[in-house]
Amino acid sequence: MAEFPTMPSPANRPVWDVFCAVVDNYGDIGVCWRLARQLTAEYRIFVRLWVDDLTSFQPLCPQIDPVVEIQQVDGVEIRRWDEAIPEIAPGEVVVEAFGCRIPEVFIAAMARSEPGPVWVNLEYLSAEGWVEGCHTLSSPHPRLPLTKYFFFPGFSANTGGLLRERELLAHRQHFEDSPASENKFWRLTGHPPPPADVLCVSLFAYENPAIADLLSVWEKASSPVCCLVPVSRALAQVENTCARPLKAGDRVQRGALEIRVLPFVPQRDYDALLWACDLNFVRGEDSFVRAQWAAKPMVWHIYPQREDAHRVKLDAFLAIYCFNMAQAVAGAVRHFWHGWNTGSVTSLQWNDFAAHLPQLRQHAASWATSLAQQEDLSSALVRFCRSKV
Ligand code: TRH
Repeated sequence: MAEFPTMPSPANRPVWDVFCAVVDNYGDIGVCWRLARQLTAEYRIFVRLWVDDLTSFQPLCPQIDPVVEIQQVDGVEIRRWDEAIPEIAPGEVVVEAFGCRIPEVFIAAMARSEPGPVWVNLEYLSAEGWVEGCHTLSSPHPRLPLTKYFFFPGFSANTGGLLRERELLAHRQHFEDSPASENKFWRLTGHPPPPADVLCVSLFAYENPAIADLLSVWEKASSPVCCLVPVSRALAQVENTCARPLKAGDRVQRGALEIRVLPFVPQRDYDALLWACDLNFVRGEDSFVRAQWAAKPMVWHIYPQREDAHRVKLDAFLAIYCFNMAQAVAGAVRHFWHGWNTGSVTSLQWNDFAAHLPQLRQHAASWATSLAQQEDLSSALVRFCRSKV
């Protein structure tokens, strides 16, 4: 094992190690970075965030220098997780995000430490019923005196909850009440605020043939649509529709549709994009959760899995999200979301969905309020780990 210098951890602060392997996209590091910042800011925990791909991390946090082995941003110690990791005493909690495999040498050090750390595997988010039964289950290590606990985010009191910073809803309220905050956000995007009578939409998705369908429907719509597309995987399909390359700052008018290309904003500013829009297309896990806290109508492009496993997960969420909606509204949501996730949407599906936006706006607000009654994930995780020390 290589020897690296260790930054001093302030005295009297619990140390946690959070391991994050970037599979693809931004979701794994997006969740870990958010968790690490919240544990630091709200619980004064000294977090060492081990990341195997700092280059993918950089768009979310531009202060990151991908070649630096140890650096601090927002009070979090970020460590480049290389093959050989330094000899270091494990923290009192070790979080293995999304089943990433912690190095064997580190596990051996965990087994040697006295008392042993609380070892938690933070799982992916799902609204499926089995999650409640698996949340906090334990699994003893086959050889070493260590136990790993499975911690599941979720939408009910019997799960680990969702990431939600203490001041998040107050910040959203402030943004909504303050034209100055909104103007500041638009300056950051490089675009002026769209006129008030325009339907403003953010579009964050995986590659999806339905993007072309929707842009063409919006182009011919009877009322104007402003579509904000961050530089990301979906942009190639927007470029195809526009038949030209696009970059941040570009604007294209096509009939009733104005397309605006946004830079990929740092994670800290992503909420403001969701708050500024009337409708948000989101994907994966973290943007999906943030869209719910934004309390605006949304459309979820779920992370596609082999053998369509994601379809079950999509329907499990739709079942709880649409539970107390009027039948016609629920039908419009289900049809549109299914179309979006199977790669084709029609003008009929869009018109039906758009006709229910006022009800969906109300629903999104009450959905966010009721979710906020639940303990947030960081608090639940801290409480759980303290109970195991
Ligand atoms: O990038 P994703 O597709 O991540 C996915 C999912 O997490 C999926 O469950 C996982 O299995 C897979 O990765 C490996 O979508 P997600 O989860 O929404 O993460 C995107 C992050 O990017 C989120 O933290 C919001 C952030 N973001 C910005 O910071 N700035 C931006 O401009 C945009 C558009 C997003």
